[in-house]
Amino acid sequence: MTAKPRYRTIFLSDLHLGCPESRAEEAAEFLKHVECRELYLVGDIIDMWSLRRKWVWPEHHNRFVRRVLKIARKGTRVVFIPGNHDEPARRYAGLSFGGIEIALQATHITADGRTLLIMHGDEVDLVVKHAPLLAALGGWAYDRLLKINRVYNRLRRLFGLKYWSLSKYLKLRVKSACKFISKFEHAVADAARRAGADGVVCGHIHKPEISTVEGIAYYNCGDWVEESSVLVEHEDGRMEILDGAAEGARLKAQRDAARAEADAGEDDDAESVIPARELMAMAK
Ligand SMILES: [Mn+2]
Repeated sequence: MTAKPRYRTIFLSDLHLGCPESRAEEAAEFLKHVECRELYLVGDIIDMWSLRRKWVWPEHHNRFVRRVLKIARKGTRVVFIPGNHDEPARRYAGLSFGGIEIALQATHITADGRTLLIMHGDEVDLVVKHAPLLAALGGWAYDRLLKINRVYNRLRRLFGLKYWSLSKYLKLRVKSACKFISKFEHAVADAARRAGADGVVCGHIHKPEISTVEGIAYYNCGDWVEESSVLVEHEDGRMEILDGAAEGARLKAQRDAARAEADAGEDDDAESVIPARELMAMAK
């Protein structure tokens, strides 16, 4: 049987379990066919805002949860960085459940020795919205705004405000959306620089991306609603974004084919038993 592809690290964000649009089934399938040393769940894994409006929890959403628990049980380090949609989980930062560590942010060292700050990205929402004002006010306002931001998102959630969707926004106002993405990228890259990191891994805006922003490596995991993107670190530290759904389907087909071949191989052995017996009879 073919061995599972092994990655050093897998980063995945914005699955939005609890939303009917979540591609949880495909995400679970992908994780089933790969192995990794560390798995980072980079926020908005469970959409508590959506669950609060309407309880949607199909069986395949459980399948994803069970898969992650199994991965943790088998020895992979699993770290969950809650996002704004699973913000209530932030209260449990520092604890671990079923082998899954919960943290507000994390630091990951790549195989080639780079330090990456891992954050969901909603932390910079207000910074993004008020970038020109901040530039004028400086570092003091920045730190203040990060704190206000947490309260702001909590209020939005409490009042059941619909979460702002980048993809919908893109369809309406392309130019503003591009400007927004660029501001977001700069804001999280800035957060990484302040933390003394060489790069940042985030999610939040549902736009998978690998780039460099003012000398800081920028990695966005994308999402599993509109897309099915997953960020992986290879054994040599090289980072890549995969189409997780396509990759999962490909690996499943490969495994099924290998199994079918193994079964056929057994049949061949069964047939060969007969001539062997005849040979033995002849030898007597
Ligand atoms: Mn988010």
